[in-house]
Amino acid sequence: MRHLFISDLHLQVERPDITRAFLHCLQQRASQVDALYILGDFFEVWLGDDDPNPLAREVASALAAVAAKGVKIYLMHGNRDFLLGKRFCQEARCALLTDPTVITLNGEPVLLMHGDSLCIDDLGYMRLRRLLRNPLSLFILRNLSLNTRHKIGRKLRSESSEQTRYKASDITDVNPDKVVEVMREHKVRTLIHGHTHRPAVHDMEIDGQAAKRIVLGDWDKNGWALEVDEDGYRLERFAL
Ligand code: LP5
Repeated sequence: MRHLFISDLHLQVERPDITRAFLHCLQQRASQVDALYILGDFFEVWLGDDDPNPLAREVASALAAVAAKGVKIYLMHGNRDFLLGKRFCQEARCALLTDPTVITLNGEPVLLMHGDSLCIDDLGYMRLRRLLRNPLSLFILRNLSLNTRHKIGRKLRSESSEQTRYKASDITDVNPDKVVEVMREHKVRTLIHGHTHRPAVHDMEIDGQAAKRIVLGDWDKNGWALEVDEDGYRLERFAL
């Protein structure tokens, strides 16, 4: 079985190079694997499935074409696209994964997350996340007009960009104790996540056993993908 993992593409009309690279990756690589996992922040900002954004239509039909070849496609929410819903998933023929999800790779349980919920030292973000992701807020947000959602989205982006400039690097990274806690809780020795834009393979030890945390990279100057097959895990960087 071959599996491909990507995250943090931040697809947006302002970056046609990233969209082109993604469509190329779908045709050349994703079509060759059994399953494609997209672990959040697939889109730069997702205001709702009712947004008549032509980029979303183009991407959904490209995903659906790959799914039609028999590739299973799984999508997880990120902090930018947590309003992605059933309508998009039906159009793109993909399944929405909850965060966190445990899957089996080469006979071993592996934990998949977006990664933002591991950044517990970022207290400002944790407050914002609790506010935006509780079921009542989600209900209200989904029922606002598209225009109001645009305005709130813009405000959130500008506040966030302003505030992250002054946050220390370790504040915006995962908390190591939280990582161990979730890996113990889910009884896994491998965790794959994105969000932090710090691609790496971290070797760890949990309760005397070897473990690893694989961080997917964001697509900006380069693209990143993790391929997993019977030969193991390969985190790869490629030119856009
Ligand atoms: O995204 P990134 O990686 O740059 O930064 C994140 C954290 N920021 C966010 C916010 C997103 O960037 C913007 C949300 C996109 C819009 C989603 C669409 C839905 C909109 C609603 C439609 C109705 O996730 C950032 C982290 C960083 O990761 C690293 O982990 O630090 O968190 C922050 O910067 C949060 C600030 O600390 C607090 C911001 C308070 C904003 C208050 C705005 C008030 C408006 C409230 C309206 C409901």
